[in-house]
Amino acid sequence: MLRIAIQTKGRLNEESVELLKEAGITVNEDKRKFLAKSADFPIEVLFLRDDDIPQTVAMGAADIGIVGYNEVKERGFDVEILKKLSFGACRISLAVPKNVDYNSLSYFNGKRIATSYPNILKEFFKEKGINGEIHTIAGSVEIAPAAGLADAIFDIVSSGSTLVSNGLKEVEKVLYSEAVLIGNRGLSADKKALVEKLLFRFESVQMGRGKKYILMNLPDSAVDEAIGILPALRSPTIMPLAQKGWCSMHSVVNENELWDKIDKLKEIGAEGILILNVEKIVA
Ligand code: PRT
Ligand code: ZN
Repeated sequence: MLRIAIQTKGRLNEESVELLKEAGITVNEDKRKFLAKSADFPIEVLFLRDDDIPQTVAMGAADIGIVGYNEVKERGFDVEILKKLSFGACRISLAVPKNVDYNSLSYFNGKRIATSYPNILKEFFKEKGINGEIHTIAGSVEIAPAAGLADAIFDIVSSGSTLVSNGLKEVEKVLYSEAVLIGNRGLSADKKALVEKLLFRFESVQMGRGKKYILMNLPDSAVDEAIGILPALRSPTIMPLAQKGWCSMHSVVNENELWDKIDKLKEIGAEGILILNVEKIVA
C-alpha cells in the first residue's frame, strides 16, 4: 500500500485530485477526513497543508507527494523529484515599488525584503554577493512595502496582477516552479514498483493532454502530402474507402496546431474531417 500526500485545499488540490482521477485513482473525497483509501489502486491519500508535504515525504510518513517545487526548495528536505506535473506554474520574484528606478541587483544591498521564502532568497543573494536584510513574514507579503515594513518583496507571481494592484513591479525572476511529484528516498522494492505504475499512468494522462484525434477522407494521390502535414506516434493510420481512389486517414495532433493543420489538409483535398478528444495515450 502506497501513501500519497496532497494539498487539502488551495491552488494545487483540485488538479492533484483530477490527475489521480484521470490515472484511475478515485478517492472518496470527504474533505473532513484526513486519510482516504482508493478503491481501485493500492494507495491511500493523505490530505495536508502544502508546507508540510516535503517533510512528511522525507520522513516517510507518506511515500510520495504532490507539492509546488518552490516548497520543496524552500523546506530543504531530502526528497526525490520523480516528475514535473505541468500545473501550478509560477515564479518567485523580487519586486519593488513601481516608482523605484531599478537598474541592477545591487539595488538590494542594505534593503529590507519581506518574504515567505527566506531560504531560497538567502541562497540567491549569497550566490550573487548581495547583502540584503531578509524579513520573513507569513501572509500578505505584497502589502509590506506600502505598510512601511519593507523596501521590496520576494514572492510568488503568476499573472502579475497582485503586484500591480499593490503598486509594485517585478524586477528579478529568481525561481520557476510547478507542481512536482516527490518521493521518499528509501522506498521498498514493492512500493517502488507501485510508484513506477503510477508514473506510467501519469505519463499517459499527460501525453493525452492537449491532443486531438483527427480522421478524414482523402484522395489516394494526397496521402504522401498528408503524412507530411500529420506526423503521428508512429505513422498515420490509412484505410481504403469503398469508393475507389479514396482512403481514410487517422492521426493525433496537438490542439495548438489543429486549425493550421486542418487548413493545410483541406487545401490538399481532405473531406469529412472529424476531430475527437483523446483521453489517454499509452505509449
Ligand atoms: O493552505 P496551504 O498552506 O496548503 O496553502 P498555501 O496558501 O500555502 O498555498 P496556495 O494554495 O496558495 O499555493 C500552493 C502552491 O501553488 C504554491 O506553493 C505554488 O507552488 C503554486 N502557485 C501557483 C501559487 C500561485 N501560482 C500564485 N499565484 N501560489 C500562490 N500564488 C499567489 C501569490 O502568493 C500571490 O499572492 O497568488 C498571488 C499572485 O498571483 P498573481 O496571478 O496575481 O501574480
Ligand atoms: Zn502553505
